[in-house]
Amino acid sequence: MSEGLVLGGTNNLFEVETDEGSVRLCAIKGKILRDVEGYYNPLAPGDRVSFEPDATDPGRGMILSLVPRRNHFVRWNQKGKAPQLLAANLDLIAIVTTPDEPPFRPRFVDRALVQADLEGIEPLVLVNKCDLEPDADVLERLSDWERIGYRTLQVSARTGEGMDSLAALLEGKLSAFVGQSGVGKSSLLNALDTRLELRTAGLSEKFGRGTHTTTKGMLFHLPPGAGEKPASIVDTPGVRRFVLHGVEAKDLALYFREMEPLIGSCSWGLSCSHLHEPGCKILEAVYAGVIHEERYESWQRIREELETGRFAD
Ligand SMILES: Nc1nc2c(ncn2[C@@H]2O[C@H](COP(=O)(O)OP(=O)(O)O)[C@@H](O)[C@H]2O)c(=O)[nH]1
Ligand SMILES: [Mg+2]
Ligand SMILES: [Zn+2]
Repeated sequence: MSEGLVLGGTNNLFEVETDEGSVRLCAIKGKILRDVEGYYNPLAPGDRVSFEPDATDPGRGMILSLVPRRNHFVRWNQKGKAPQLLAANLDLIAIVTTPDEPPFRPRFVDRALVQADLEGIEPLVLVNKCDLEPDADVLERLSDWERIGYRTLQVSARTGEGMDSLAALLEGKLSAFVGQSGVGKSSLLNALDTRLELRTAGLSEKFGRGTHTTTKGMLFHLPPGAGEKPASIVDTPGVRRFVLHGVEAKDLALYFREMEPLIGSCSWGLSCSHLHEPGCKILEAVYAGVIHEERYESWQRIREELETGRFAD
């Protein structure tokens, strides 16, 4: 029996990297992965598993069990009506967004920030396509995220701007890129490692393969630069909408970093809904500009979604 790292896979067939660096295609043996029941997918890139190498085929094996996860990054899959694992055992989640093409979606970022904090994984707001020149609204939201304690970085996979800083942030870590399709996740990976040659939307259009691209997550190891430690990155499938999993409406403010310290100090104490009560410290902070109005709106929208189970956008 050996231990290995899940790089990717679908339909119960997973690519498992052995500690010697070879890759085996492995099916899950029996119903051994009981602790992952109820999920849309049993394993995700970044998972460690124990497996039995096939005695005759060096390219095959059987997954026997899952090594307990340090953390996992999930989103609610509406179609499958189950939580979907995007990646496991992460050090960093890069939430990829753009100033334009597709349009800036701060609410997507706010949702993913909550999910990252829920799992205790360090998030990074990564703005790609900064060659498209972020306008004042985008810059204002970026500086607000910085102010309340989230790290942000502007890069361009196209021009290379900021890519050295990104490489430095990723060094020695297992990270995941999450974001809507088209924000440039695959392009960023290609820019970080020119040998990858991942398919990007532009390329697939050129070859007439339709507009889309990454449908399943995959873990890549990037080569170390001079004297650097290697970085590993999970390219996750593009998600149109990020629906939270694992938090209740009443607890949501705990995961808005600028709201959390105020919880309990409202006149109505912990029973305050922060929606209309007099003496609500959160509402006072919104009026005083200490909580950005758009962050408060995000909180209200997400809270309502969690309460009603309806996810309009
Ligand atoms: N202007 C600009 N376009 C980019 C940049 N990075 C990626 N793109 C384009 O954005 C489109 C989507 O990129 P892709 O990597 O497939 O996005 P993904 O769906 O997130 O993997 C492609 O046409 C890329 O050429 C960038 O930094 N600047
Ligand atoms: Mg892609
Ligand atoms: Zn309140």
